[in-house]
Amino acid sequence: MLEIAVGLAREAAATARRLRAEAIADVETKSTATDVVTAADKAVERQVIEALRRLRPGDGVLGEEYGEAAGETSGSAAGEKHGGAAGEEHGAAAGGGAVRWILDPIDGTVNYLYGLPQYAVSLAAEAGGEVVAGVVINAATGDEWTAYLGGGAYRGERRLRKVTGPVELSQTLVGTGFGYDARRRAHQGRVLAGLITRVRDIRRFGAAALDLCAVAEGTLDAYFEKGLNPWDHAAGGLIAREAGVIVAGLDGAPPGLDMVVAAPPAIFQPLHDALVELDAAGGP
Ligand code: LIP
Repeated sequence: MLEIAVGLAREAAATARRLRAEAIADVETKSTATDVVTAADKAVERQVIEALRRLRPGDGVLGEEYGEAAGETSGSAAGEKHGGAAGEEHGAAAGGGAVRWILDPIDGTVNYLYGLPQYAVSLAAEAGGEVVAGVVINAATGDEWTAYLGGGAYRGERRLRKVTGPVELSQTLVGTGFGYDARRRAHQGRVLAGLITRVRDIRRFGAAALDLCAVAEGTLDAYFEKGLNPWDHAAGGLIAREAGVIVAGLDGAPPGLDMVVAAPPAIFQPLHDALVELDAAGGP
């Protein structure tokens, strides 16, 4: 699974780089006037979907721009080709459930638009409802993070050691982000005002997938954000977990739209409790 993901993500990153010059002239908006999508977001997503249709026609795909697409039903020629040993190697081995790919073609689209080198292709494979492989590639720099379930996390060829990080919240460098809706941003701003006096400092890099990889490698101590979709955190979340980071929601919830918090064990609970106290998962 990871091999397939890495191959497709590298091609996708190359396409995002190649298309940027013209793509930023072809921009539409989605949920709000600041929630932008470029022609490249769509082209990259179509490219990955078409490749997955060729390689794994039976698998489903959930992408940011085109949403959910189910796989071809079994019995189609391509599906059969992956039966027997090959199928085991590619599918059954990963827990035997149906496989779904979760794709953010360009995470950090506003950075892409402005030419800030902090945007990424994020691709994860989910089997039986569990993310089992993930890759995040910074399309501007080529930096690459990978993981598969139980296999550890890597930056390039370098295995990421289990992060420890600070033991005091006051010494913690925290990444976060804001939604595209002004009312939500107002709430997130209030949460930040309450948190900023309790941590070392805040960083807003603009791409959740890269923020999660930063926690995995220790260039951020922790990260949290409300309003993330599965494509923003599926691959980065696995990479962080495989590096020993706790990735969760609040009050025992899984990471999701209400909240994603990522922090090493020593700092997870103090950060979690501060976010609960500040109603970080609340608001619009
Ligand atoms: C972005 C996230 C980021 C968040 C932005 C946006 P997109 O995803 O990666 O963390 O703060 O509001 O949701 O829209 O660039 O794919």
